[in-house]
Amino acid sequence: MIIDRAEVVVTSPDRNFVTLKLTTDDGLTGLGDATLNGRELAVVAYLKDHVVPLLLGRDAHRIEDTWQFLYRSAYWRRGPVTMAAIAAVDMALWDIKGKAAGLPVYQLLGGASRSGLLAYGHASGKTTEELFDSIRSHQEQGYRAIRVQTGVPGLKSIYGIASNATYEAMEGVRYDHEPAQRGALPNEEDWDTRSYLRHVPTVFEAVRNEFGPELPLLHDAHHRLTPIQAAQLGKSLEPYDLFWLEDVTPAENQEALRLVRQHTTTPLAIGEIFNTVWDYQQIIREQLIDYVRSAVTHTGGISHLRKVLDYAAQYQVKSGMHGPTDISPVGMAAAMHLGLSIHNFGIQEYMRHGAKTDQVFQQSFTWADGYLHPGDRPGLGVELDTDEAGKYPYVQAYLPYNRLADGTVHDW
Ligand code: EZ4
Ligand code: CO
Repeated sequence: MIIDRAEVVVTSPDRNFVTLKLTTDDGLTGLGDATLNGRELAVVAYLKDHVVPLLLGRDAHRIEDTWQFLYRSAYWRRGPVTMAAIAAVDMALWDIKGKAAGLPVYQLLGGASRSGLLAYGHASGKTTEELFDSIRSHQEQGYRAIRVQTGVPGLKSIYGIASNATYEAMEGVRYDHEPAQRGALPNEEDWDTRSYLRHVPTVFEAVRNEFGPELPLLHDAHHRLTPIQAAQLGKSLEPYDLFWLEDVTPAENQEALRLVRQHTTTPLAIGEIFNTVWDYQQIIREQLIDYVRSAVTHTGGISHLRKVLDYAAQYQVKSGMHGPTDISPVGMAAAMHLGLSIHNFGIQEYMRHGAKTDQVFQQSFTWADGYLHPGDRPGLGVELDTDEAGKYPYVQAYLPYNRLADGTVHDW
């Protein structure tokens, strides 16, 4: 089982996706997701120029050895571009191994630890009324856990608010928030931490009054707060019993979470922009977080994220894998196989992809009663329709950025 072809496919059905496709000499194919939102072409170049030539002729069965070879032989370790490229190779090799064995990948990882994966969706609205409609629409789609984001009085545009409230309203086009905007330059958004801190608890109070105490609710602060502001937010949200509060601080500084943790019992989730176990070392060991937010796509693939989650398990920290629309169906499938197999699964983020994306990527996963399952096709269970993919060339798109009222650039 020798790798004899490696192609990098860029397609933009509803948004940009980068996919690595490996083919072995006995004709098996494997797919890996290498999509890095807003910086897609850097990973394309990394793969095409520096990884593909190293893969040809290698034994496709040697997943761990290939991972270690790519990680250590580069000398320049870690970082989102490197780790997304390695992740794509890792996923594609697990896909191939599953097909060779005639088993879905979760079976190779130890088998199912549960019957399905509890998933949460993204409800949002500029106003409370719009937000309630969006929550109801998610409940009708089966969601049993819901992330809540709203507009803040005085701010024009803010992270997490979908421009169109329901899937049906857009006739199958993505209804959720997709932050990357097509265009030559990033959009500028505005931010005011004091308004936000005042407003968010009132929103959760209204949501609890309307929807009751049972519904698991989540919220994403998207890296915008200082430790003491984050502590204040966590405390003020305690009465509303959040499932988690996400990315309260820009956590490159892992120590920041000590202060947050000392002040609030609101569960904390972090790590969608982390790449390796080293980014989590201190916050897991000191039990400063409750959920690991990494995506398989951005954290070195199934092999590496499993190591992160096995480490997390020693400290009762659970998975909460990243699953926005910028994780391709291949990356989502990898997350589902990993999540089904580990013991310390927490919850899976799940936003529906658009209809065009679902045509480009033929998928085997199921979604029923609020639970995902990767399906039982051998491998990851996703196939790429290259003719469909070819219809949608890459389109430049950037994530937005933030400025404060006085013009200072702020964390987005
Ligand atoms: O902003 O994936 O929890 N989810 C998120 C996402 C991120 C995007 C960035 O590409 O924070 O919406
Ligand atoms: Co997030």
